[in-house]
Amino acid sequence: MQIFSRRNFLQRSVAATLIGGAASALLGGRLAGAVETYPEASPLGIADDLINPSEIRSQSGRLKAKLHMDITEVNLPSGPAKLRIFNGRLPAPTLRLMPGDTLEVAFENRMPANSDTDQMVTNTPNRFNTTNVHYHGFHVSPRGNSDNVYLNIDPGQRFNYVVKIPHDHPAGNYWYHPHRHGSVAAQVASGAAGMAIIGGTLDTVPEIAAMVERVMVIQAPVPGLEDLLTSEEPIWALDAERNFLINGSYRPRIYMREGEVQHWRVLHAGDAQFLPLTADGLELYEVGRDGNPLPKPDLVTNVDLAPGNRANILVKAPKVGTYELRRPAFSQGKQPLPDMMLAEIVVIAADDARVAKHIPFGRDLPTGRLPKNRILTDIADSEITGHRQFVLGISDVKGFFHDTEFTINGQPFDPRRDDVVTKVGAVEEWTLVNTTPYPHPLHIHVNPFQVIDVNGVPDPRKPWLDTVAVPAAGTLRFRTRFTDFSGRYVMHCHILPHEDTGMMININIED
Ligand SMILES: [Cu+2]
Repeated sequence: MQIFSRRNFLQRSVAATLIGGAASALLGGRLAGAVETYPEASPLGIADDLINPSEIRSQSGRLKAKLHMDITEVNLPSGPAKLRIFNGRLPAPTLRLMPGDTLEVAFENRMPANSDTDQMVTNTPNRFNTTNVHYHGFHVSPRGNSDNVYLNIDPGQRFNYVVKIPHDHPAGNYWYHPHRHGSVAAQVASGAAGMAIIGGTLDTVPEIAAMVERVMVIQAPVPGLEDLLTSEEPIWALDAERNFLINGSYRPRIYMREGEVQHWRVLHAGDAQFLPLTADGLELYEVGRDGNPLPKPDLVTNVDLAPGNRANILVKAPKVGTYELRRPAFSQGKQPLPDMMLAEIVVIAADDARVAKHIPFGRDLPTGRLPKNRILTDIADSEITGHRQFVLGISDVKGFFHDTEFTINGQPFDPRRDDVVTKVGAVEEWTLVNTTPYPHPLHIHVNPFQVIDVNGVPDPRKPWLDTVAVPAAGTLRFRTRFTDFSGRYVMHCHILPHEDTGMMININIED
C-alpha cells in the first residue's frame, strides 16, 4: 500500500481508487499478458519518495489492458475536481512493451451521455464525453482498430483496440491519450494520459541499465468552472497559472544518493503550456527525445518540453543537499510565466541506511556515442521524393469558439478533405512556416520525422521526433519516410485547444 506524506497528499485522494484498481489488477492477472502492478514503494524504497505510476507489462508478446474512461473525483491542489480520466487514475497505468508485441486494449467509455447532442460544428469544442485512444508516437497502422483517431466512442460504448507493434519498432518513451477531435483538449487537460514504454536501445547501454529508473508523467489538470470541464474556456489562456503534478503528486519529493545518476523518463502530458525544466546544482544529460536516442549525452541547463514531448534524462547528483526541479520563467508569446518549483530533490549520503542494498546504484554516464534506433537512419538529399510547405495561421471567424480558427495552409481542419496524398515508400521534406506570434508544437502520427533546421539554422543533433515546436514567426524543416503503413491519419498542433479549433490536416498514404 502507498504511504502518504505531506507532499503526496494528492495520492491520498486517490487511495479509494487505488484499492479498486488493485481488485481489477487481480482479475486482470488471470488473463495472459495482463498483469498490472502497483509499486508498493518508490524506486529507492523511501517512504516519501516519488512513486512510479502503476504498470502493465506485456507477457509472451501480448499486452492485454483494460482501460475505461469515467468522470472521477480527484483532490487537486486547487480543491476537489471531477476529471475525465482513464481507470480513475492520474496518470493512467504505464504500458510496458517490446518491439513485436501486440497491444490489446479493451476500452470502455463509462462517462454519462453528452448534453450537447445537437448538430455539431467542426472545429468547435463539443461532446466532451465522446472519446477514443491514440497511441502517440507509435509506428503502427492508423486503420480499423489500431491507432485510428477518427473513431467516436460514445458514452456507454466499448471498443477493442489491437495494435501490432512491428519487430523493428524504435524503442523509447511513448504515451497514450484521447484524440477525438472536439474533446481532445478537455480530456487531456483533465489528465487522461499514460506512458507507454517500448524496451530496447537506450535500455541496453550498460551504464543506463545499471541506474534507478523513474517514470515521470507531468500533467496540469484543469478543474472546470463548476468542478467539471464543460467548456474549453478554462484551458484557452496559455498564460494561466497551472499546478503541475508529477505522477499525480503536487510538488513531490524525489530522492537521490550522492554520486548517483538516475534515468528519468519524462512525459509532458499537458494540453497547452510548454514546460522547460531545470535543476540548479544537479547535472542534466539529455540522452533521448520522443523515444529516440540523441547522438551522445548532452549536458543541458534546460530540458525544453512542448506538450506531447518525452525526454530521457540522466540526472547526476554530485553532492548531498536539497535541490529543486523547477520550471524557469519563460514566455509562450503572451504574458511571461513565472519561475515555479515542481519537485524537491533530496540528495542523501551514498550509504544512507534507508536504501536497501539490492537497489541499483548507477554512478557512471555512458561514454562515446549512444546506440541508434536501427530504422531511423539520416535521410540524405538523394532520398527525397517530394517537398511540401505548410503555413500555420489564425483567422477570425465569427461563430467559432473565441471567434477564432486555427489554420494550416489557410484552411481549418475538414475531416472529409485529404490535405496530403502520398504513397508508402515516399520520402518527403516538409517546411513549416509559422505566421503567428507564438510557437506551435506540431505532431505527426504514425511516422516520426528528422529535424533538419530551425529558422534556417541546422540542428546538429538531427533529432528524430514526433512532436516539435515551430518557433513564433519562424520556420522549421523536417524530413520523413512514409514506411510500412497505408491509411489515413493526422498532423496537428499539440496545443490541444488549437487542434480542437482547426489546426490539423489529414494525411492519406496510399499503397
Ligand atoms: Cu498551436
